[in-house]
Amino acid sequence: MLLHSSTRRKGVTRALSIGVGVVAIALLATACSSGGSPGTSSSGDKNYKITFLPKNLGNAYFDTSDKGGAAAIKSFGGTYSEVGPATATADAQVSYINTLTQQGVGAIVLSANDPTALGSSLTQAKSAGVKIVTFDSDTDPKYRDVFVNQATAEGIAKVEVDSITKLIGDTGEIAILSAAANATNQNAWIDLMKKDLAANHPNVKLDAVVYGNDDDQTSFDKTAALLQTYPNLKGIVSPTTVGVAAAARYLSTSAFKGKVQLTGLGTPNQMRSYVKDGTVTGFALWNPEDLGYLAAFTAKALVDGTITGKTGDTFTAGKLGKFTVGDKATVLLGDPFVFNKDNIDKFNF
Ligand code: RAM
Repeated sequence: MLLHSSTRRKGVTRALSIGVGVVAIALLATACSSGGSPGTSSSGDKNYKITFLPKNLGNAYFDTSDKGGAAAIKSFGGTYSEVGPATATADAQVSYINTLTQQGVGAIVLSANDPTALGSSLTQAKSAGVKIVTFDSDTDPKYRDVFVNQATAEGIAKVEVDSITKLIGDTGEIAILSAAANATNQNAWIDLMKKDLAANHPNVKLDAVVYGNDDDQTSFDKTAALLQTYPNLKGIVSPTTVGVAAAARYLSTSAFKGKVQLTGLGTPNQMRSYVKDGTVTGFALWNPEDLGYLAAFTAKALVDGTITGKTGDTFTAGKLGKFTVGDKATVLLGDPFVFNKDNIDKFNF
């Protein structure tokens, strides 16, 4: 779907796909920490007022992705801002979209809490000339110009299923602790995980999918409830950075530590202590900072008219190199990466 043409990104993508090699770690660590800028350019008459609207504020994942967006926007002389709700709901995002449209921003970079509920506010924004980039969690494609995807849904689902089934010896009961019930990204991953489980893991039973709403306390409480409701539970998969950290915190001080396996999508900084104390063996993610950086450059390319969302459109995203718009107006960052005790200290996000 996406074709990277920069040598460095090719190296990162290829290395990540083979796992945890030293080269991969070095490259990813460099990409994570690089503050390098491709040089500034004047915005001229282009509307480079670009606002990030994450699912929620106070989520370390979006703090990191939006930091990448801010760096990118600074590098091309635009104006970065971030707004967002305290809770990860679509309703709360609508009012921000309406306000940003009234303010005449050039682009909104959005992680959507629902695939359709933002539709009418996004349609109004687009009619007013605002470019809409979804990143991390998409809307229905008709409501946005381009989606910047962190990794393919298939790749993310596979790494999750492979990890949990390996951890429980491919037999027994598992549950999923997700984010918000309508989150486009988690729901796409969970659908594919269910298919993979049904087709390839006949002895693994998915007891339940529960929703912590990307809220720490709710996720913590849902973890406790899962363990109580399903006494034979052998594993939990939490494909949300908020959920997996809250579940790990619960397990780490409970009698289930080391007995009930946990994996999911997490940030190294939030998961480090749980990997070190043996609560968690491994988890996956991509580089959120690069995701935000790429999303910001995608917004710029739309504002510039370099891309419109047509398949085959190409643009350059600063230090990340050249990207090509793929099917359904999607730009792909790369592959998920697995973190474990051997590599986690190389990362700081
Ligand atoms: C949470 C959010 C985000 C997701 C990550 C993995 O921070 O739900 O959308 O991509 O987890």
